[in-house]
Amino acid sequence: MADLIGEIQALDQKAAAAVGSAANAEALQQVTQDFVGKKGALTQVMKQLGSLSAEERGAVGKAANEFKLRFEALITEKEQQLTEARYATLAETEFVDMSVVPAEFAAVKSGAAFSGHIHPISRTQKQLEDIFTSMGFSIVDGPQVEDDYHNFGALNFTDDHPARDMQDTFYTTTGHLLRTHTSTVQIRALERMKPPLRIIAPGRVFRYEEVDASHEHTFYQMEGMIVDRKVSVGNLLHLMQTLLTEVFGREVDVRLRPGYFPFVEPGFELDMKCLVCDGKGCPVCKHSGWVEVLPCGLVHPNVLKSAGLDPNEWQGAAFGLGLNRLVMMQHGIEDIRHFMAGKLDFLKQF
Ligand code: FA5
Repeated sequence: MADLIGEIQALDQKAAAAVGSAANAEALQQVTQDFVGKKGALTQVMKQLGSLSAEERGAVGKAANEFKLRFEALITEKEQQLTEARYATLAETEFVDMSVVPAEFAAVKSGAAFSGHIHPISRTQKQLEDIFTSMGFSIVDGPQVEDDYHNFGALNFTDDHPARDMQDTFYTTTGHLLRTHTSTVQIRALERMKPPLRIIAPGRVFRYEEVDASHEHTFYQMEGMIVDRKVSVGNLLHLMQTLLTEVFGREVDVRLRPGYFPFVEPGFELDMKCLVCDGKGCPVCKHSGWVEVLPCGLVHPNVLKSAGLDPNEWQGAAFGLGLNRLVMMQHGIEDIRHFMAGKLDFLKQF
């Protein structure tokens, strides 16, 4: 019996050496197998218990359990050391250099290296943000998953208003919807900001739409709104003209028509002469020579009232720019579906 207890105690030293030299988690697992696994050293010792009396077996069993406890403590301590060492070197071993151009992308375009770049819609969005912030506008944001109140109700679309049909959308099972326009942010801005205010709100919008060369189900708009004590149609049109002249770097041909939106009065459609076909007619302008890009108007008194503002004191002007279509005019893009197709051949042109 004394021999067996001695053998168990001798395992301590061997175990300490083996655990100490384990360089990683796999090696440590192997050491565990070697000492306390089914075929491990401790099991080999315990196989000899048969020849002992019950009392002796108890004493050897106790020694074996004590060894196991000491062994587990050794393993836990080593695991901790290995984890700490791994974290200490992680920054070097798992460093990823995001600026490295993979070999398969190098040498595109007559040998010049090709790497990712900003999407044409984002680029025009930034350009517009610069123009508007230089005129004192703040950039604000709102959720893409909205409620009926912010998308329709507060914008003067009554429950059964036919104008709702022009902006059908996707609904969630909780009664929320994917916003159909960025006009939702007019309401959110009025809820948290005090007039006078000037805001723009660029963002993604969604519609249950028959997709064609100028209609997408997911596209981008940029809302703009001014609320002040005196705002006129003249101010609004001047703003629209400044916007387009700055974006195109020259005056562009536009036409103004009356337009109906429940949240403005009066409302306008501001169309641009189609720059894809130079007004001759193509699928983008539906062969009319004109493209709807910039509906706008004076904020309806009901919208101001529902935001707790007195329409006799405050007036507003707002617009809802169709960003995809503006970018199409900028670059002569003949189909709106290119933007989200993920085609490198298209994107590389910008
Ligand atoms: C609106 O969405 C209004 N919220 C705009 C507005 C804001 C009016 C403030 C007055 C005051 P409309 O549904 O016309 O309006 O869309 C605005 C612009 O988004 C259009 O002129 C067009 O350029 C673009 N647009 C509309 N539907 C699509 C579509 N399916 N795909 C791509 N662009 C679209």
